[in-house]
Amino acid sequence: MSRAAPRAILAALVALALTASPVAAAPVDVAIRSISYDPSAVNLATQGRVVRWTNVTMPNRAHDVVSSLPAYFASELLASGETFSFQFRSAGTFTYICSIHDVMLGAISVPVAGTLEAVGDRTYIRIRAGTVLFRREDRYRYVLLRRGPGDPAFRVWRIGRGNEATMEARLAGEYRFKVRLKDRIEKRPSADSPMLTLVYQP
Ligand SMILES: [Cu+2]
Repeated sequence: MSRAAPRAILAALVALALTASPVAAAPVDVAIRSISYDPSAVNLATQGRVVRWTNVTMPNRAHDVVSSLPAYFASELLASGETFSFQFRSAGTFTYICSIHDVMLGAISVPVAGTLEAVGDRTYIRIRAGTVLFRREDRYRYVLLRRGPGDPAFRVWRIGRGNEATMEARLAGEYRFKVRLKDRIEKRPSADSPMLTLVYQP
């Protein structure tokens, strides 16, 4: 069974990343300057991190933080010294603007989490699109995209409230995954998360 060892180690490493506690992590800070977000693009290391925006303009100039995905997050107008925080529980790339200054653009990227797990002779890929299961009345749905070995392009795998999905890996090679959120009311999606690549070598 020596062939199974690298697979088991990889699965263990990914499992470790999956279970890393997001609760204990400090907020990721974004400064609101005149007239930009700094940094304008943030790649969060895990799902569940909190981003905290602080208006640091001097002299005082009001700004806000408004999600491009409808109603996902939006601050009040922030004066200098004021902050706004949001916890990013779902994978995707979430762009936002300042509603007063349309040159102010930012983006927060949240990764897909995944593991390869050997169960007897089979290997399963378990993907986590977010830390929350959406309720029926919630306006967002997970859209999971995947591209397996030999697939010419990404295709939609699942659309729904469920934040986890499992498939069996049968072909050797790279399995790629991306997630976006879809607003089912205005029918608009977020941008795609960064791509997760898992390598299956039987
Ligand atoms: Cu502004």
